[in-house]
Amino acid sequence: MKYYNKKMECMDRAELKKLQSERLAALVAYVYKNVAVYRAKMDAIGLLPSDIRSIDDISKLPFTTKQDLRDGYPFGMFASKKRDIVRIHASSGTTGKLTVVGYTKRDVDDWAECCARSLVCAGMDKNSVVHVAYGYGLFTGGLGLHYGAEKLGAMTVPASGGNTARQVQLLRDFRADALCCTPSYALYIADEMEKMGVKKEELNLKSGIFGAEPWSDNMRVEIENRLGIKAYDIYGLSEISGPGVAMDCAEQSGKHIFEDLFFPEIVDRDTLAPLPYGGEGELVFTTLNKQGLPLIRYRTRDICALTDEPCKCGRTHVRMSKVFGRTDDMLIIRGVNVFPSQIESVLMNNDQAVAPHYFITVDRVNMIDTIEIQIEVNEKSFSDEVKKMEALQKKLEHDLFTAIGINAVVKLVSPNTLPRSEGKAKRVTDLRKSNR
Ligand code: DLL
Repeated sequence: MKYYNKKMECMDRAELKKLQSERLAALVAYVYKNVAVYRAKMDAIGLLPSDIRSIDDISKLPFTTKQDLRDGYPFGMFASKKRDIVRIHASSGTTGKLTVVGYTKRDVDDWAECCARSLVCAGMDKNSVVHVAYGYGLFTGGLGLHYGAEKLGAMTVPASGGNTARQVQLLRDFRADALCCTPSYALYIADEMEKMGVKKEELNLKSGIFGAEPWSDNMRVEIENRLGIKAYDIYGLSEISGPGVAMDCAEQSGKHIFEDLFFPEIVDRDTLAPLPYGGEGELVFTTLNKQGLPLIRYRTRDICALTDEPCKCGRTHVRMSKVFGRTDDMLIIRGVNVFPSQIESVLMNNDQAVAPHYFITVDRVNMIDTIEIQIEVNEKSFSDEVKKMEALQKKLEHDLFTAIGINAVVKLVSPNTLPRSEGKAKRVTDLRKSNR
């Protein structure tokens, strides 16, 4: 099975546009009637639902932000009656209040379909064994892929995160074909296999469905080599549904956004003006078929680019690039914009010497921003010889300067000393916020 839903995934683009236009018009009428926040936002600019006739009218509509969801905590922006909501998820984010999302039965079904489509993109079918090591609970990763795998008819292993030695045992004994988890956890599992003396050849793994956090192409190569699999990038966010908003196909050259359900735009990060395909900016989504928590022009804060170049896989949906960073995890150090992903790329280019485990500490000393990066040296290049370690440190500092344009202090640490994560990795602490 090459596609889960060929009709939707390979729809002629003119036909797709017609479907998107119909869905958008219905959505706007629906939220105007059922969500006070949207009614107020539209009334404020004198926009009526009847003004939205085609997907080309989308830029007339107001944006939605995470703050809107927080202000309505917990259920203020839901469009369905509470009795029609069958599932709640929530994400914590960096600041206090949870962002709560709700799904009707149809929403859960559409979301499961997105995850089933994603698993098929990664070569899975009903005969596959799918090991889900994303966390189960309020986080959307575990249950999202779980429902998708079941919908596909695969044998689904709800391992959830944690107890890594047991994960390795289950992967081996149940002959899992696919591993679903964060890319950082995939590396953790690879480390654990090494420790346990389990070779990749003893597993039956073919694909990894990795997402929920940014990761570089170099990290993909490392995971592919260490686990002997093809590593696919899956993207999503709770507000829009969860995992499976977009997914790599076998070409691995950008993630197809399931455009019959989610309409993507890229907007200029400062002016918020829509950008043509190819432009780099903030990704914005409109949910085209959601009932519980439909969102109009939701600002994801993720920075990426879109392309509508045809893809060899036959899917017609546009593709999104890697997420280059977020508008809000972007660090501004001495006036220079720095994304943790840029630092990761430098480490990956030095992967013969250092493991992709690092921790960034930003501070302000005597009014000047400082950045220190703790980097784990790998077993092979770890040495007691001070000179050797100093040379490596200098090289990394030089490479970092070339990549990010500022001087960072590198502190090399021994193998296996930085904390590992079973879910999304936390790699940055900004002490300037608490010292201000
Ligand atoms: O992380 C949903 C998910 C679960 C996606 C499992 C993929 C796999 P949230 O917790 O709401 O939802 O976090 C969403 O995570 O806005 C991105 O910044 C980041 N993110 C998610 N997938 C990727 C990815 C889930 N493939 C936020 N690459 C998003 C880079 C990603 N960043």
